[in-house]
Amino acid sequence: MNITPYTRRDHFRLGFQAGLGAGICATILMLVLSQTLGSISLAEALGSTIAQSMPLSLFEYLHRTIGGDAKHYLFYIILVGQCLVFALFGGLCTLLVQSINLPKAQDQRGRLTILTGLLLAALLWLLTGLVFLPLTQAGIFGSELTIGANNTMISLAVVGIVFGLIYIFLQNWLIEHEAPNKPDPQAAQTASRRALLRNGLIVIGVGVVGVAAWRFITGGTGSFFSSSKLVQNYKNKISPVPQPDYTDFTSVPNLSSEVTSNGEFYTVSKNLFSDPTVDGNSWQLTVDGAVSSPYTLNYSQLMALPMKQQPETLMCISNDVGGQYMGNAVWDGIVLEDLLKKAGTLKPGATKVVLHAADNYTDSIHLSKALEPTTVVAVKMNRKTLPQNHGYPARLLVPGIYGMKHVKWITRIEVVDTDYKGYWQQNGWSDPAPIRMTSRIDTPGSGISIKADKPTYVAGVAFSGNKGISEVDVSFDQGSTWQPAMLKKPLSELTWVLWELPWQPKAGTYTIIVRAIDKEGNVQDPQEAPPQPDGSSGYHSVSVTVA
Ligand SMILES: Nc1nc2c(c(=O)[nH]1)N[C@H]1C(S)=C(S)[C@@H](COP(=O)(O)O)O[C@H]1N2
Ligand SMILES: [Mo]
Repeated sequence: MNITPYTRRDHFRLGFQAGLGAGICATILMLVLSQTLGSISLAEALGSTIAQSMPLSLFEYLHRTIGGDAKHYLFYIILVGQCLVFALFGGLCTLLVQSINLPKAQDQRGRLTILTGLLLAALLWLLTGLVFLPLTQAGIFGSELTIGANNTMISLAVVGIVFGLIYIFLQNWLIEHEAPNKPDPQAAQTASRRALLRNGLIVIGVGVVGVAAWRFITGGTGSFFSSSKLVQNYKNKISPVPQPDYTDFTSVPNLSSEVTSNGEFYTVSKNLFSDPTVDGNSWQLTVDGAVSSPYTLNYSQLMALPMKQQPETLMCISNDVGGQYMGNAVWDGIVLEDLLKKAGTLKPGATKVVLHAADNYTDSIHLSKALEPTTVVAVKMNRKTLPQNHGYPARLLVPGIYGMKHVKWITRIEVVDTDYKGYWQQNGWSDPAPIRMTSRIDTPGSGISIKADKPTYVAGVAFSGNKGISEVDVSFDQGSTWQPAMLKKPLSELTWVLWELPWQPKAGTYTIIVRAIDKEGNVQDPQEAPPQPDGSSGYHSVSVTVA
């Protein structure tokens, strides 16, 4: 017999409510601790694993429908899930304690004791450390994470105890303040609540399917018709290779500035909520693996090494043609080959170099790529100390391949003799990841109206990774004819090229298309492809009305 007039369902509901309230507090505490002390955030660990193991087709779908915000939504969904898991444990705990009437777990009036809260906290702590974290590949109690097992054990314990105590407090408060068992009205209320929930889920389901179908239909046909003519007239290589003819370049409003300021530079990372804040004073960089004399440097030792300055444009592999995940900066850093040489001789079989980072991100590059003179460990961006969100204290620059391989917040450079696969590569993204040539129209913007017979410019940027740009062409007739644009002499072969074409249109509607040619004569690929898994291709176009 129960010692209170509550039914089993009431017990579960009470515990669930108390668990939910306590779970929300505990979740907020976990976020605050991870922000201030860099301790574990379970949502971050789980989200990172989900993003990594998501099928590329689903990734593509989310990218298309939701865009770059997808990772934030994922994070919030996981947070809600985390609160619900807390609530579930609260409900089960109350149910269990009341059903089997544990002696020290509750008092005469059915109020739970602190001991119960602490036991629940201990159970959650063990489940998280021994089951949940290993399942997210973070190791037992986060031993595989850079923050390590000790930090994880302590922060999880703090959050768990806070959860346990608030849960007890809320549960007892609810018992004192709520009249038990109001039979009929409440049953009716539960039933109508259930119906509401079911209808809500149906609406959401229909909505998702509708959006998916609509995207599929419009996305599919749109790209098919617009690219077919371009593909027909396409020559993949032009010889002789055009000679770039750099002209006096007018500054055109709305054209990207040649060097992107640090504040305007795009940022991308796998981290759902926050990027690591690395303390330069305690930071160390280790160079080890298949080398004869591994070593470790601190920040001032690294900064004392000879540096080179290198302008380079970065582009994310997730960038759509015409997209904004591209930026150009002047970097300072230490040539990676110099850092590797200091580690003595390479052991036979060494094939790749793995970069490990403070956010547990990793990626690898082939040894031949690692030894190129333009592969650099950067410490400055546009002559300022590398900003935190761009990888402070140090990040890799490896021109010619996508931003993904430009590992930020690096802590370890490891030479390996295996075909190591990095964070995104384990999920099917390109491993060599060479940049696919791209060009973008910055102005006029799509859908804009322009005054007829007034001189204006079509202008934008073109980028080929490390192959340089020899020509940029603009077409106003769906690719039947092309007019070469004027080019601004770029800062280096590793950066984008600014281009512009004077234009004085008559009234009408126009579709403007751009394509680029690199210094080997390769013509930009007109065949449309999404970013997954090798980077996007196709031509950027804008439609404008002239009146
Ligand atoms: N440690 C770490 N480095 C990382 C990432 C990351 O998630 N973690 N993201 C990569 C990706 S996908 C890109 S496009 C570039 C972006 O660099 P930026 O933010 O400086 O523009 O960083 C790369 N380096
Ligand atoms: Mo990226």
